[in-house]
Amino acid sequence: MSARYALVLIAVTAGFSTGCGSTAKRVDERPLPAAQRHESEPGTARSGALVGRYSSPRVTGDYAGYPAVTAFIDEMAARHGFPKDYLAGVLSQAHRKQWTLDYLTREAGPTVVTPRPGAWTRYRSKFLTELHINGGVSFWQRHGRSLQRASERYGVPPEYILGIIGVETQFGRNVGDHRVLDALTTLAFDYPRRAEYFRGELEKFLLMTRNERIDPAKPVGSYAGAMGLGQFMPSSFLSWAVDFDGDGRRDLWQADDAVGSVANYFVEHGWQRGEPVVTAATATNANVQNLESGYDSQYAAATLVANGIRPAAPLPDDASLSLLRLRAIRGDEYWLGHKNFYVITRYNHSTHYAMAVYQLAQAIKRRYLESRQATR
Ligand SMILES: [Ca+2]
Repeated sequence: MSARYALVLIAVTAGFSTGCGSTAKRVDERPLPAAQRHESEPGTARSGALVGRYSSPRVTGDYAGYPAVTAFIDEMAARHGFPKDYLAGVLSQAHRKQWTLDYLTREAGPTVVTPRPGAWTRYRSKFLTELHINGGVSFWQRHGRSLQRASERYGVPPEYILGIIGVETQFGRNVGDHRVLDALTTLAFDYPRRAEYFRGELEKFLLMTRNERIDPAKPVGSYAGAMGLGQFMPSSFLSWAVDFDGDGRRDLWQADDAVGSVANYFVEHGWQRGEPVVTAATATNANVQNLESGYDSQYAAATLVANGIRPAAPLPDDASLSLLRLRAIRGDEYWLGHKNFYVITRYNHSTHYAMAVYQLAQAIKRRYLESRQATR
């Protein structure tokens, strides 16, 4: 999730450089990154694995005197068996990120429902760059073995895993430099409109650090707490991250684990092995403009054809498709989204996001195959 919630949040900011990836959305639209969407059961904790010499009878620092922080500590102790003095020590390290609160306040506002002409062209240009494409080819060359293994195990072709990691963090260049502890504590206790969500993420972050034996003051990520190459929020980590290199730890900052985790995320959200993502289309009459569009629209292929859509490839009449209308500089583009396109939007609920992932994937694959031919 371009860091999305972190990045997620964001879309507006295509120029935002903290590692949030994808984002094309405003914070309040909230498609969070991969991370977020599912409230999952907290992971099982290993007791006795707390890292860091944190201990305090009460919270000091920026979060001293917050009744909600005290309540959070009590709940974490009761639900998960954390020592209260450990949590008080950890949260005494947390800094309130005023920059984040100011940023979210500025970004909050009416949601733009209809993209302006050219909106897709502008969005696309942020991700279909030489840096992204060449970065993907290089990543494929360096990590081809794990990409191949993930593709075989999960049925997700390498290029789509690369599309996500490219859009989210440009293959690790933009994983974010905000301490996750600061980010999540700030949003959990100083951002009332999403407090419940972020308290849940802070809970899961602390479970993650205990499970994986990480010092909770160390990880950095997006300003919203999305972590690693694929910008997983802590809840996504607990539900879908996998140890893909077999070293006994799930490490979102490590390439092999990130590759396996993105593929696992897709397959757990319904990815269909061997099936297409989108089919190009053209509009043959003006009525098409009246059809509802977007990744969550749903039509039978025959209905679209009857209304003036011409697919670039034959489709079964009963195929279930979304109609995607992209506002390009030179006019509207039409595409038909298959189930796998919808699955990509489970990473970030945005048509633009998923199409950028798709097109970046295709561009990387093309150049990767060319590079292999050139070396033969
Ligand atoms: Ca691992």
